[in-house]
Amino acid sequence: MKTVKLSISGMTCNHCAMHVENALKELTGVKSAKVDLKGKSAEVAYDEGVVDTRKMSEAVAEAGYKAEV
Ligand SMILES: [Cu+2]
Repeated sequence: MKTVKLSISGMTCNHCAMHVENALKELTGVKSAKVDLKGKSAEVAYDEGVVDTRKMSEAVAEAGYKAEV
């Protein structure tokens, strides 16, 4: 299990934060995701053998936001 902190841009309200959080949680291999709206970041615990940060960025992009490691 690994943990990564992603920088998220494009979030303006709690609804956005939930969007991002759900997009991350829906990924196979992601154990938990916690979005910090004010800090513009997300802390993700994941199984590195199943999912990687590139997939996380794609999922966040699909939800309409931008994630960077
Ligand atoms: Cu919003």
